[in-house]
Amino acid sequence: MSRTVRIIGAPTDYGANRRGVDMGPSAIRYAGLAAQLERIGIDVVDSGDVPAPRAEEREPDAETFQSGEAKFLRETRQVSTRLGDAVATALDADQTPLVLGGDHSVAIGSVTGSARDAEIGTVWFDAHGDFNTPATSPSGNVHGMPLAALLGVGEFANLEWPAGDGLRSESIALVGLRDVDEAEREAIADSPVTAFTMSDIDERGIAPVVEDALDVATMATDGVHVSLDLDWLDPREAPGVGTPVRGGVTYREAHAALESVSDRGCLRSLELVEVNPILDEHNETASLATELAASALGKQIL
Ligand code: Z70
Ligand code: MN
Ligand code: MN
Ligand code: MN
Repeated sequence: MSRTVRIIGAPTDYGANRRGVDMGPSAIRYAGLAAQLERIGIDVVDSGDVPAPRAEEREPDAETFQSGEAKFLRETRQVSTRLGDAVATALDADQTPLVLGGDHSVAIGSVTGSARDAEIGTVWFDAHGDFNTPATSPSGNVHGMPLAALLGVGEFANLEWPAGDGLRSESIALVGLRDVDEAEREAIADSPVTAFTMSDIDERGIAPVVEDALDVATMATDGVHVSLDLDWLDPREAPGVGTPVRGGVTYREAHAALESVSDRGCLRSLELVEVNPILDEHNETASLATELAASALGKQIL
C-alpha cells in the first residue's frame, strides 16, 4: 500500500431509498478522517468530490418508477465514469484511493477505476448481496445492484456501462450477508463469487472468515478493493445508514476484520459507503467509518 492516501468523495443518493447518504462524504471528513490518518503516518491528499447532479436537478424517475427498471441509471453511469477516472488517476500517481460515498452504487465507479489495467479482487463487507439486476430488484435502487452491474449480469450485459475489466467473479468475496432477496440468492448461488453470511461468522468467528475472504480476493494478482457498506455493522454500532438490518457485526469484529485486511498488505483501494448523517446520532457512524479506515490502513494499538 502506498503511504499516500487520496480521498475522493462521491456524494450520491440516487441508488438509495432515503435521502441523506449524499451527505456522507461531508460527515466522514467532519469526523476527522484526514487527521486520523495523518496521525498514523499517512500523507493525505483530498481531491474533493466528483461532480454529482443534486437530487433536485435530476430526472423525476422515482415518481415514474415501474417494476423491472432501475432508477437513475443515467446519473449513476455518469458519476461512475467520473469516479472511475479519479480512482485510476490516484493509482497512477501511486496513491491509495479512499472513496467516500454516497450510496453503494458508487462502487461501480470505484471498482472499474481500481480494475483499470489491473487484475483485482474485492472484499465486500455488507448486510446485503448487492446482486440484483433491474429485472430482479424489488426497489429499483441501484445500490442493491453494483456487483451485478460490475459483472455484467442480466440486463447489465446489454447496457452501455463502465466495464470492470480487471475484476473476475472468482476473486470476489462477500462477508456478513443477512438480508438477501430471493432472486439475489439464486444469482449469488449461480455465480462463482464466494459469499460468507452472518451465520458463517457466528459459527466460525470473524477472523477465519475474513482470512478466507482475503484468500479469495488475493487470487487476483494486483491487490484488493475493499468495499465497506456501514450497514455491515449492527445498527446499535452504526445507526446512521439508509437500510439498517439487525444482527450485524460488532465494533470489535469490524475492527478485527479491517486489521486483517491491513495485515495482509494487499489493499489497493478502499471505500466507505451508505453513511446517512440524517439518521445518524452525533455523527457516530461517520466516526466509526473513519476509525475503520484507519484500521484498514495500518493503525496499530501498540
Ligand atoms: C435490497 C434492494 C440494499 C444497501 C439496501 C436492498 C439493497 N436488496 N443495499 N442497502 N446498501 O433493494 O435491492
Ligand atoms: Mn451495499
Ligand atoms: Mn447494505
Ligand atoms: Mn494483526
